[in-house]
Amino acid sequence: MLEPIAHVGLDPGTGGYVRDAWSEADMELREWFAGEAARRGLDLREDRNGNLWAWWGDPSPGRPGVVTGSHLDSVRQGGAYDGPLGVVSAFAALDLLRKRGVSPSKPLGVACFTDEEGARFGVPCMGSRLLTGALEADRALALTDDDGDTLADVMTRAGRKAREIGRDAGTLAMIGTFVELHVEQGRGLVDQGRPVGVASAIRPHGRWRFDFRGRADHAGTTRLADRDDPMLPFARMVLAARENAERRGVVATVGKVRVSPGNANAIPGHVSAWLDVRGPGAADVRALVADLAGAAEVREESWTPVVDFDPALRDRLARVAGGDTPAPILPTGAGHDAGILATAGVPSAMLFVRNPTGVSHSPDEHAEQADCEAGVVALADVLEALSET
Ligand code: HGY
Ligand code: MN
Ligand code: MN
Ligand code: MN
Repeated sequence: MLEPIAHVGLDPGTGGYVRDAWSEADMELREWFAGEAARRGLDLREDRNGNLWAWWGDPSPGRPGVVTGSHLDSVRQGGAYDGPLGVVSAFAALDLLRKRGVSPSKPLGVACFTDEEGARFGVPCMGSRLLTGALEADRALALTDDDGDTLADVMTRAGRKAREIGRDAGTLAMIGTFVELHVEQGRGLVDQGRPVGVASAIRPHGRWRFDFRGRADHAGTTRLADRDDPMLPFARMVLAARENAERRGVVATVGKVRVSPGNANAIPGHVSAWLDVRGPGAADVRALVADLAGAAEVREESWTPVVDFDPALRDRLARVAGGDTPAPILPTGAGHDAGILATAGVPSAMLFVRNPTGVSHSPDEHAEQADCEAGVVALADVLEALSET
């Protein structure tokens, strides 16, 4: 299903994808999206935050549409399916509806949200957070990537009017209902032996930046007693995060560390580390961060409260997507644009497609062709049902 874009941002050495927001790979994927929209005669729009919308029918605040989609950016060395499966399936579902001769009574839209992973600027779901006002424009514009480029620099270089980003009530009013199809990031559907599932909830999660400061000095001539080595409190934080996470029933991850200046023969002066914490309860997530905070300067980079998807919409999707027996309904520990929209009050839902490995944010992420096709049929059925009056 993903062949047309399988080469974009692919690291042939690892099979992983590097598709940072506003990178060359991202720009190529945006062109692909525009081509797919044009091939279908859909009305292509890019909103002020760089999110892409391809419309079948003309939405308006008085006649909002049913929108489906996801994102095309990836984590670094990510898998092929996280994001793209939702966008490719969205176009394929519209094709299937047309093949069925369906003429929807509501506009149908395909969406592609900008920078869902936050791999480059650190804040996940950037496009949907800006769209809904969950992220202030000024804060976003000042975010910097590892090269010190700000979002403003990068968007300007990409030919966008960076200063116009921000809450977009007009675009938001076009979305009557949003459905995101996504590869499952876990083994729930494998364990239940089903190809397609429906999301019940997104667990609360956040990202925090820890800065440990010490004193740079020579690796060979500085006595241990004289050292102020930021690596030590950093290492203690990682171990404490793991121990406290077990105790508090949450998951904690440090997947990104920046050691500066980064000499093998010098004690570092500064260690920055990003902590990702998620769990069933927001209080436990925040308590874990508090457990660790003493050791460093701590800054909250992003926070997503628990998202409980609308039960009526969720159950309707389970019936429609499940065929003879309702599709399984299951929570996820992964964040999604659907969660940001739901939090902003947009009726939203998610469909999951089975991932036989259960692995995600890694080249080992996978979905079988037959299950991807089952996902498209389920999505088409859902769109058809939701687009009836
Ligand atoms: O981080 C997440 O949970 C999502 O995949 N962006
Ligand atoms: Mn992801
Ligand atoms: Mn995703
Ligand atoms: Mn998502």
